[in-house]
Amino acid sequence: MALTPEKFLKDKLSPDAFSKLIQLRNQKLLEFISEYIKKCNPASVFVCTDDAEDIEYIKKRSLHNGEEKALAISGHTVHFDNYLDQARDKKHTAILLPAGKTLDEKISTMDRTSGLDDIQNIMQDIMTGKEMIVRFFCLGPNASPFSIPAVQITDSAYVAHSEDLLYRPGYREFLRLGNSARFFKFIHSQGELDERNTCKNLDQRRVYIDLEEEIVYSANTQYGGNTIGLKKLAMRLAIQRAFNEGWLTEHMLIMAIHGPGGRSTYFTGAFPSLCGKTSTAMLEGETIVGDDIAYLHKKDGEVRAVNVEKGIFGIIMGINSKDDPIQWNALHSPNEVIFSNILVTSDLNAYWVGKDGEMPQKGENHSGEWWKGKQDDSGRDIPPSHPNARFTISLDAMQNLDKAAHDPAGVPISGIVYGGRDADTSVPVEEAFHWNHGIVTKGAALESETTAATLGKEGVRQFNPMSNLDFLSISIGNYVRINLDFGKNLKKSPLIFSVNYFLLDENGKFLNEKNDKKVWYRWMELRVNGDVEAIVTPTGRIPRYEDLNPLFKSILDKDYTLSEYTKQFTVRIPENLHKIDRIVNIYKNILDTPREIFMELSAQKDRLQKAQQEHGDYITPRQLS
Ligand code: SPV
Ligand code: MN
Repeated sequence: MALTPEKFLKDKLSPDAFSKLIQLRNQKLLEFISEYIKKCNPASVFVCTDDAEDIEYIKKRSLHNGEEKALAISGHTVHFDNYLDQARDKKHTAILLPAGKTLDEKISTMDRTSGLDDIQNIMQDIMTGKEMIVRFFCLGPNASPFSIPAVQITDSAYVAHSEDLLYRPGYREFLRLGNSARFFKFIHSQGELDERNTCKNLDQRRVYIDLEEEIVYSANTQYGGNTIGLKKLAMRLAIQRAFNEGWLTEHMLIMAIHGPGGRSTYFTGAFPSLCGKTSTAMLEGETIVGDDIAYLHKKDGEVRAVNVEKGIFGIIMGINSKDDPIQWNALHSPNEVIFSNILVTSDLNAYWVGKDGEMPQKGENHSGEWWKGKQDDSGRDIPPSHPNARFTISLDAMQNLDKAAHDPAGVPISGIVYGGRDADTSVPVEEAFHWNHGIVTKGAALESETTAATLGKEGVRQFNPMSNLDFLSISIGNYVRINLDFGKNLKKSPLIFSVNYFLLDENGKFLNEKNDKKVWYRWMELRVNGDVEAIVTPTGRIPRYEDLNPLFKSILDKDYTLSEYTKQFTVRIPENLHKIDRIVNIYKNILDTPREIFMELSAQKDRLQKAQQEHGDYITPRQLS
């Protein structure tokens, strides 16, 4: 007769590890853990509680295993992923769907039975000779109605350590919830490692999301986006749960903008990777709640949001002392920081592309020993740090953490911002006319140009609704539908805005400086609070020059000229019409597109065409005011 999970675990685990698990009084949890101990067959199992000594053990293991190495500044470490394991592996990431169920072709899916067969084969004995780590976390603030408990099984101490910086502790949550905990499950193994401690079997790299059991499997990869289960992997599970329960899981930052008289106004913002999301969340003078993932609920007619995480896994490229003083300071102080895929110099300092100072001539990076001019097998220059090199840090170490960041009730949201990389179509900042107009024309119609840091050609526009396409586990149509419905029956609807930090002039030069975004957010804050008027254009409401000019002076000490304003805020009719055609064509091929999408886009097209007849292709704000 098969052993019960309790009996099996009692035989297999140390008395200490067994007692930590049994205290949680959760049968499903015991079943899950015992099943994967049997499958992965580790040499030992470490069960990590929220206690400091357990967490300390994880950090020491990571150094001991060589998954991280200590750097010169106290608390700083570096981790390298395989040269070919530097980003989310979209090709081998799939949502497992039961037979007969389909999602849009833009969402990567796979037949559930074959996916499970494949991953179960890969996971068989994958932890032989290794230590399995079992950790508990809480997605969202502790003891909050927003939050979801989660268990992570991994054989990577680096993953377990990263999660410690990024997520709130969950052992006590499980203890509190007992058998009623409806938890997400994550199982990860890095598989066999090479002499640099990076994954050997990349051909067996897999990330599979099983919506039915709320389990995510990840194997033969180390890159955080593929392995830190609670990040984008949990997001797929949470999108499904949110859909079933009537709330939203979004790829959004949360921050407070500090307006006149010391008031704090909270915004969320959705941006695709490498479009300035973290640097927005880190704007000097403002405070951060989160930089990547938000759960949004409606409560008493208000939208409230929590940061699912408590740390950042931020892109490090380009961080410099002038533009990013807050991150700069955090990355140069004795805090706990895990750098990944940066260059380590001989004096054990971290260097990355875009850092202040001279580029070193040599060091160690994701390609192994590195020197200036080094090329890879395909003859491409290897940069000192990978464009997707990252730093992992707890927000508690940041000077700009908002005081309500851990509030179990979340923060009230007054504005929602969508932004992408757009060279030629939308103005730097614009307010939508109303909720549906914003959800459709700013969120559901979001596009972003590819950059050198993503695979494939540069400058190609990619459709990315709400910047959440990569993480959808429900159809695009249903996802837009729940966003539209979320705006109903609100006492005070948040205003919806778009921003574009990447607008170019006719010579291909940026029309804005990196820090101009400080002004856009302060203007949005004034709009939300009803303090300034705006100019109505065919695509939304834009700022007046007389409101922006003093903001540029007071915030950036810059003389913002009428000519700069006019160039930046000219409505570009042909480009906007082309965009509508592209987006309509996409949604025509999506089965369950809500009618509102076509209605809003067609109304916007009419407005643009009318304005074109009256004023021509390029319309300055003055012509409209
Ligand atoms: C992103 O790429 O949007 C990230 C990093 O936030 S990852 O965890 O890889 O998704
Ligand atoms: Mn992200």
